[in-house]
Amino acid sequence: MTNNKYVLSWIDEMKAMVQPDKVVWIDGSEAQLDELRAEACKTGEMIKLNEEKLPGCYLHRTAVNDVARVEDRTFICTRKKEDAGNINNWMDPAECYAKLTKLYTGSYKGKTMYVIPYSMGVVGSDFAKIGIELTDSIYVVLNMAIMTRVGKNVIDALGDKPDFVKGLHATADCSQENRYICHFPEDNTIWSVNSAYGGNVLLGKKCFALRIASYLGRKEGWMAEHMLILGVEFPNGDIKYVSAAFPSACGKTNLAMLIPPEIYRNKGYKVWTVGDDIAWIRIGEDGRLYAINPENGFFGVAPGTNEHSNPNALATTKKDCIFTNVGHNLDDNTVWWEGLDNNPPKNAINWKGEKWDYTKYNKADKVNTSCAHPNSRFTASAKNCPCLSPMFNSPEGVPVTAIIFGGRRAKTAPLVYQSRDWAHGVFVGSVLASETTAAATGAVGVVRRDPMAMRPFIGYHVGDYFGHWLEMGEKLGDKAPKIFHVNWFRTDDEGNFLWPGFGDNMRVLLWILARCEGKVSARETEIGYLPYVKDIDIEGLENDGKEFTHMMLDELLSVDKALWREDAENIEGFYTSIGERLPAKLWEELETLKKNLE
Ligand code: GTP
Ligand code: SPV
Ligand code: MN
Repeated sequence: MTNNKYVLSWIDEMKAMVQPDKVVWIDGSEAQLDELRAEACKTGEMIKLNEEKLPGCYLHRTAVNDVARVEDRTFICTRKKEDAGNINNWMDPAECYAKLTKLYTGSYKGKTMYVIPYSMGVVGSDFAKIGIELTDSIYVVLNMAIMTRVGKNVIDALGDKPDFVKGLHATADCSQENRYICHFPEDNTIWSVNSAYGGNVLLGKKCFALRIASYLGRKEGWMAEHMLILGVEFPNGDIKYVSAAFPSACGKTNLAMLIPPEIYRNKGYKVWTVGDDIAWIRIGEDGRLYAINPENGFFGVAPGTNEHSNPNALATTKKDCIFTNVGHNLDDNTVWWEGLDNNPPKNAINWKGEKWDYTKYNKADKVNTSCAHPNSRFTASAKNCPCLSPMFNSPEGVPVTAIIFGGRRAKTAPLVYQSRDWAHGVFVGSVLASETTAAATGAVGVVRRDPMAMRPFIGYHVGDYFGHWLEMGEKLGDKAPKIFHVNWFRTDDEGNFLWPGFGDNMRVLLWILARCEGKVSARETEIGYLPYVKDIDIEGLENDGKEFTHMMLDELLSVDKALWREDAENIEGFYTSIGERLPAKLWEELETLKKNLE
């Protein structure tokens, strides 16, 4: 498919190590993908679902010990340890290559090596970047073919240049002890071994489009962020774009595909999805910030997705979709997950591949009693999304009016607040905190600092990353977007959510955009600008079937100084751990916060 000597010699080298029986180049044709689907069904790797109800859809189950990203086995391998920073695991590149070479050697014996040329971003556009992933898994090929732009035209766009990210994936024996997701930003290389799940193996996604790309972005003056991108269309036809960073499983896909409440729809408001997970952002010719979504599909959380919470996501999964680790309803050969409807199947196989007994479901032990794994996912093509933005394929991307950070905080963080200026906004993002979720292995529900929702994804030193954010703000000057913080997840003492969320988050988005246009005033508090209660529209709003009152809103917009003082102390510890590469400006911001809280 190519004469590119850099590509060919790298593939030869990898072949010699992993020793496949044969090599197949993925050309992007439907005919070839169809053959692979058929083969995967023959071997049991995938199950073909009901063609009437879910045309072109398949179910796949991963190994029971391989259901999420593995942060403790993810490494940034820079020559100097200090360049990886304190929140990344680090390994010396030479040592890592040697260690993984042992695991890779002969691991493709009896198997096929699939060569997947893919583009992150519109093929051939100025802002797109190319990767080649080698894999032994048809599941990976089929997912990559949905999540990225794959095929011969990508290789043609590369021509004879050496500018591609070299990704090697081997399922090997999928052993947990020898699972490694390693990044060599200085070599444009990713090595992943002993996993076959999502973010560990779809190398275009977190490995390339965030870890490697964030490193490239700093060198080249742009940013790769864990952000959704959406457009809010106003009744007069104007569209304003916002990007929002929330940690994994904290609401990006849901916000990106939001359907406004009826009162807004009737007035002519609409939300358009540009992206649901990753944004590549740079300064455009007019000096404003522009964002593209480098992906071509959605790898979304299945549980909780339903006709009310996210009808657009549900519609997107209705054809040509791959479901991973959801339940299998044997009665009609369809899929089911917790929160799809109130009608759990009586005759079903759970995510582990065992007969499922719906009467045994126990909220306190979801992993073992639910039909679908809490981190089960759908892989769906962007083009099937009913609210996909007409700007989705725009090579220049969309101008960003507001940047939003958000986390899962039961207490402390109010529903929404605005930073005083860019540097304060960078501070707010840098100290983002959120409860951990099932998207990564480890304990769920533990609050940790997750700077810019990028804690697991920054490909270099976090202190330098904050410095890069500050520098981007200096370049943008008065054209910088305004920066906000939201929290949809405040709870009462019984753990019930105080804010209805989902479509009603539109009410907060409208306040944010009104602030950007200077159309609404705000009250200055210790932590930034908060809305006046009257300025968030709660007309027709209910929470859990009960009327939502101004008093409830007042509570959600309150700042508990004692809790914030505790938080400031925790921030001090976090900042101290980062060391001397933490920009002085952020220490000043922390001092200001502490003074305000006195
Ligand atoms: P990744 O794909 O892991 O990066 O996740 P994500 O940030 O796209 O999260 P997603 O939108 O899939 O939401 C994850 C979980 O949060 C789902 O269980 C949702 O039901 C829940 N969720 C999303 N938005 C809201 C909200 O506004 N309020 C509440 N209470 N839950 C929400
Ligand atoms: C996330 O965990 O943030 C995801 C899923 O979007 S994965 O692709 O597994 O990283
Ligand atoms: Mn994500």
